[in-house]
Amino acid sequence: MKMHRNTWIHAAIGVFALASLAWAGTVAAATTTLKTVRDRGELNCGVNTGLPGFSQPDENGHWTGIDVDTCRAIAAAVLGDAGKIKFTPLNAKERFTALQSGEIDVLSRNTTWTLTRDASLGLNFTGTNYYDGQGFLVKKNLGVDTAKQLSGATICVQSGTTTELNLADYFRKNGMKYKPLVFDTSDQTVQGFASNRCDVLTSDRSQLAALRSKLQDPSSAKILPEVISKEPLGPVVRQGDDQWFNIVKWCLFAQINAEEMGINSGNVDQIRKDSKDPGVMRLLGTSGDMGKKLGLSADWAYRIIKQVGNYKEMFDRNVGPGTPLDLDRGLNALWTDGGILYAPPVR
Ligand SMILES: N[C@@H](CCC(=O)N[C@@H](CS)C(=O)NCC(=O)O)C(=O)O
Repeated sequence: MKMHRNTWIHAAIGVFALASLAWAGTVAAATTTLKTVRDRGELNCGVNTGLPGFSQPDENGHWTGIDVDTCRAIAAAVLGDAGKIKFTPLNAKERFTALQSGEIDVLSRNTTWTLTRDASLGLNFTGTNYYDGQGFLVKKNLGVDTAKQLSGATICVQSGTTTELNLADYFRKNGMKYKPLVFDTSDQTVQGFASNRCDVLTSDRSQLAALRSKLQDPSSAKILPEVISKEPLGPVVRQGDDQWFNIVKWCLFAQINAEEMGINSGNVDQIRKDSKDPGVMRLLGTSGDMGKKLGLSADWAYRIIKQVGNYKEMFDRNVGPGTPLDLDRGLNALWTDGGILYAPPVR
């Protein structure tokens, strides 16, 4: 009997999800997301509930992080004001429904681009604002130096994530056994690890140092050297509105191209006034009609750079050396500096 009821509930949820997808598609076709956002005067951005360096509110409700700045760049380009945003905190499981249903215009929540998510959820991944990879945090008294020694371990992991899936793949591939202990939030996951319910915590590697610093005795745990997956994290939009897809895509590309051209929030006014470099002039809107092609004003990229900064400024401010995450650029360096950050040309 109970089985039947659950089956019905699942079916009803499925129908509802499909109906809201169709509805979102209709809305997009009728009005466009750009128009909706402009009429509203505010961008609805889905972010993490609280993840150091990526998206976190302070005690006054002011949000910071690389994912938050990615939203700010869109608001600057579309509304002329990086502050006109409503942030919706979402956990891993609820994030895609919030986007599908139209509750948010863009999801910017350390979300990994995978085939299944891209091709079967009615969503589009627009690019990568942080190249991450999965790793392990272990108690030092476990006496382990490599992930290959983790057979039989109990591992704390968050539900609804690629982390959970990669963990299963890794142990299967290496013929090892493990016991997953699954939680809904990263706070609960750290709690599980801190209270010795598991020997190992696994998550995107960018987070491990920050999670370790939350322990009562951070020196009791260490990060293993292995990177067991590719986690390209970036903003996501609904399928069915190509103009909005392009806008979100090119906001990030503008920040990356600005870094490559040596344009930042401090020198952008001077460069805009003086530069005769055709590429710089196209990006800053002093020549050509790049903004118009996106449905935006000519100074769309200037506003992003002036108000939010180029990619390097966004990286350094939120996750770079001297911040609690203290990450170096690594893969996230420009292609011209040995990394893989590469934005298509503005022309
Ligand atoms: N990038 C992965 C993992 C994303 C994820 O939710 N990671 C956890 C662990 S770092 C997190 O952000 N937790 C914060 C929270 O929900 O409180 C994915 O897209 O599935």
